[in-house]
Amino acid sequence: MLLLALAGIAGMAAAAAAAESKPWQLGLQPSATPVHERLTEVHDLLLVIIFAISAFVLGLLFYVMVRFHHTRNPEPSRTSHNPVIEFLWTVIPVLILVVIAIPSFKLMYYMDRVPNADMTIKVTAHQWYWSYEYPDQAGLTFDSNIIPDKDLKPGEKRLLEVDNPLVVPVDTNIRVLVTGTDVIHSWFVPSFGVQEYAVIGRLNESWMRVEHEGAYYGECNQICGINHSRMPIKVVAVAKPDFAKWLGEAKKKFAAATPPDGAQPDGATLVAGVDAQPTAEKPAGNR
Ligand SMILES: [Cu+2]
Repeated sequence: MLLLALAGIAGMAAAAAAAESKPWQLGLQPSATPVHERLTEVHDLLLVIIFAISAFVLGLLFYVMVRFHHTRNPEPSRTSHNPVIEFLWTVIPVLILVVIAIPSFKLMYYMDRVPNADMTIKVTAHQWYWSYEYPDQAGLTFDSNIIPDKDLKPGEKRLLEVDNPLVVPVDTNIRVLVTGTDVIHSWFVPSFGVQEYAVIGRLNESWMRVEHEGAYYGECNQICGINHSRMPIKVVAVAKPDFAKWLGEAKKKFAAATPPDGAQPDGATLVAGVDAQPTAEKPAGNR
């Protein structure tokens, strides 16, 4: 048990630069955003409360089994009311719920949206890939597809690596808008504490502020179809100057893919009822 705990701690230290789930992981992934730090605090508080309640009930059960065993207590009492204990078992659970509700409501409103966003990213879910748009950057848009197993380079993570990761600057309040084009997906990056449903015709909002440079991984966590497991999320957080440099390169690289009038390729998808994305750009087995 101690060994497992030590391995867990070592794993957390090693995962500082790249957050993804680990074999034999205990607990949550290391926090990459202030939202996830607070999530972890509430989770730890709940864990203590749950453990205390379970231990108390288990202790009571053992006490009753021993103390009121028929050999020790042959003549059962006929008590049917005890005002003191009835008052306690009503009020104490209410107090426990209040102790849980206050931090969880605070966290819920904190997670909901950021009042002063420095930039916006729009995430659009498709069967089975993500597209990312930077509306503040002349509508820079690109698709993010999984790298199939056969194309993985050594050290790359199976089912997590993508061709074009979402690149974001560190220490920036980023508003994340999430929508979808076909079925319901969910944009989930555990170490950010962000999990937002991608619903057709709706724009859901969340936010993130990545504190350290590194690669962060997530997955679609809404069962969305046959390739549900093949639409991973990779977010690369870089220093602000590096982000500006990347923006310049990305605008050139993805310029050809963006329609000149700024129209969404997805509009065509919906009208035609077929996928308008060029097939050649997709890795095999991704459709
Ligand atoms: Cu999905």
